Amino acid sequence: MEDFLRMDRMPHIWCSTCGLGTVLTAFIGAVQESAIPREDVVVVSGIGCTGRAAGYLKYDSFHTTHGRAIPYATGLKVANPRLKLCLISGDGDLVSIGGNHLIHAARRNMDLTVICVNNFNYAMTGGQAAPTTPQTAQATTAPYGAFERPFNIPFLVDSCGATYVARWTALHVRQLTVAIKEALLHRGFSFIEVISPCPTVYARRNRLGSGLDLMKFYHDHSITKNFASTRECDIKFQQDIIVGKFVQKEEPTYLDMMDAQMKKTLGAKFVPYVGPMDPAKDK
Ligand SMILES: Cc1ncc(C[n+]2csc(CCOP(=O)(O)OP(=O)(O)O)c2C)c(N)n1
Ligand code: SF4
Repeated sequence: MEDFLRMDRMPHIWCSTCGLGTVLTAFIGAVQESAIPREDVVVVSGIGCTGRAAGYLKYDSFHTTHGRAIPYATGLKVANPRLKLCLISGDGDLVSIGGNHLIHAARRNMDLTVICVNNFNYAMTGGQAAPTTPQTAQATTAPYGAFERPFNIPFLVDSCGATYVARWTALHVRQLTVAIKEALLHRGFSFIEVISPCPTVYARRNRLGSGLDLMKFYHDHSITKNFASTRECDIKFQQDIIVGKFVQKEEPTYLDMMDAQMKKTLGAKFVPYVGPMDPAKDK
């Protein structure tokens, strides 16, 4: 594990029993299992507690500005299609300030793997309500309970065109590792939501107990339903959570569509891009 972490950055800032360590472990395991060469892997994060992930991983990695992980990664991908772009970022970062980039990357079937760590709040800045905060849960900006309808993120990205969509919790380490591996090997926009304990700001304010209590809750209240309709995957405060692989389909990626259109317009003059990890095209 130490080979894949920047040990000079330790100790990390994450709280004890935060789910982020588990996500990082699953990510490293999945990259190794995928056999994607290390030099082809790039990790991009936005900001927040989750945003620190990029800085702790010993891959080519970028800690970008709030909400801009997706456009940054898109730029890298278009500039060098061989790269496997992996994003590890918070729900606030990806779905709130970065929401517009998220929906367009899904619409374009941009070849990115996005791991959205959902802890139901803006943790790093002190526990403000996020677009994922369940109704009635408390947050520093919702002391009487959140009342806005939260995003069902798998449904959001699915309806925009994402071609791989899964949700697991930080308790489902094996399933999460398999999902990340599948997502890394998937051509197109792959998205995994990880429901992750934030004992320090979210659980404490909502009197949900320790990090261990949250993991027990996930154990008792996760319902695995592969290929469930994402429309049915809303999350309600302290109720059952539907997890599983919801979407997996083949569609032309952004670069495939660009290649096809350019070839049609420019004919023999056009030199197509080479897709990543695609031996047929790599020759
Ligand atoms: C443009 C801008 N606005 C606000 C902030 C302050 N800020 C830092 S982290 C953060 C929230 C991050 O929340 P989330 O993405 O859910 O990550 P978490 O900390 O929960 O892992 C905010 C709003 C900022 N850095 N930049
Ligand atoms: S504040 Fe919450 S999300 Fe941030 S490191 Fe601590 S437990 Fe994790």
